This record gives sequence, structure tokens and C-alpha cells, in this order.
Amino acid sequence: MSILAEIKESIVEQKKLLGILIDPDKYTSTQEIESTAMALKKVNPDYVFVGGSLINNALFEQTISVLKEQLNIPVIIFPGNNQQVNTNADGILLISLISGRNPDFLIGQHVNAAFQLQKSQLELLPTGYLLINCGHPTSAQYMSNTTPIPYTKNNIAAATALAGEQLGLSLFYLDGGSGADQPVSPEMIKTVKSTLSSPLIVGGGISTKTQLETAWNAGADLVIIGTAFENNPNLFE
Ligand code: 1GP
Repeated sequence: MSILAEIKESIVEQKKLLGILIDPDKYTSTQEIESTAMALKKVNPDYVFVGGSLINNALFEQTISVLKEQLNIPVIIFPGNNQQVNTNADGILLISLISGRNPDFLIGQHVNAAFQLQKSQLELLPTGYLLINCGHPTSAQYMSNTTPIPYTKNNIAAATALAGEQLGLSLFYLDGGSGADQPVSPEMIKTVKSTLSSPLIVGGGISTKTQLETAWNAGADLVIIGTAFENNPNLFE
């Protein structure tokens, strides 16, 4: 079954999903990736995402290979730019940064990667990506040169996501950005979810079980956690 079909099936079954985001830049050796894989086995998430706003070391490919070898769950690329394509992964969030007005992140990077993606076996997950201002400026905001949606402007987020759905995007991601000061508000999640019929991903600044459950209960179908797992891989014990 495809990743998208699996996510949709979970929604029908009212099963909430968890993804852990791994930033390959944090590693300097394969051993370190292996020990993350061990920690991930204990957490037992539904998906592992790999990527970052800026990836500058050589371990991007190794990270994907080791996680694929060690884990029985789909490995999905969460790319910061068109350099982050690797055919060993199962899928890729084909992100269009619809909260911004930078054509490069709406369509430009995609043009550069299009033929490579066509040749690959990767499942393409066309994702409407919305950056939300959840405190201090984040790397994603800086690197994409876009203005995030203000924290309390739930209707702007909903209209943006709806426009993306009307354009044919399949998944939506409300992201406060890595290490956000606070998670996206439950009110915004609820407003966006009630406007859409597509699956909704939420991430950024979620660091406690209560925040995870708040996001799920507000309407997130899949919650992605990166920084909190990085800081404490035993977070969920
Ligand atoms: C970032 O949503 C992801 O794009 C994860 O955020 O690192 O804050 O968990 P955190």
C-alpha cells in the first residue's frame, strides 16, 4: 500500500500517527546513525523523516541507508532543497511552500528535481507546506526567504491550505519550524483541519506528550517531532 493510502486508512480507522524527523547534519559517523536507529526502534514511530533546511555533510545518503536497513517503517525525505533527493528512501514530501511568496520554493526547486524524481521509485507526496510564526525566526523561514503566517491568523492558514487543496496538493503540513518556541496552536490546527478533506501533518516545537496529544486531539493526523527526540531519545518512555 502506498504511504498516502496508509495515512488515509489510518484516518478512517481513527489512528493517530507519529513521525520522527532526523537531521543528518547531526551525525559524524555511521555508528551514531546506528545508535539513533536503536533509539527509534524503542519509540516505534509510524514514519521516519530525514532532512533539514541546510544539509552540508556527506552523511545524508548513509543516514537513509542505515535507517532503511535497521527499521521496518517507511523512510521519507523531508527536503530543504532539490539536492536532498535519494532513491534509497521510500518517499519524499514534495513540498510547495504555499504560505510564502518565493517562487523558488513554490515551483522552482521542483523543476530542477522533476526528471530525477520521475526516474526514481520514490513515492511523491505533494505537500502544501505552511510555515507558522511560533516565536523566534526559524532556519526554514530564513533559508526559504518567506514570511510565516502570524500565530493567531487561523483563517489565513485555512484559506492558504484550502487554496493548495483546490490546486490538487494531497497533504498539508503546518510547521512552526524546527525548535519553535511553542507549537502551532490547537485552534489553528482545528480551523485548518475542518476546512480540508486532506490529511494534516503538524510539527515544530512539540516536546512533551501533552503537546503531542493536544495536536492530535485538535485534528493533526500525523505529528512530526525532531528536536525533542534529538535532545532526549528516551522522551517517550
Ligand atoms: C521541523 O516540524 C519539524 O520542520 C520538527 O520540528 O524539531 O521542533 O520538533 P521540531
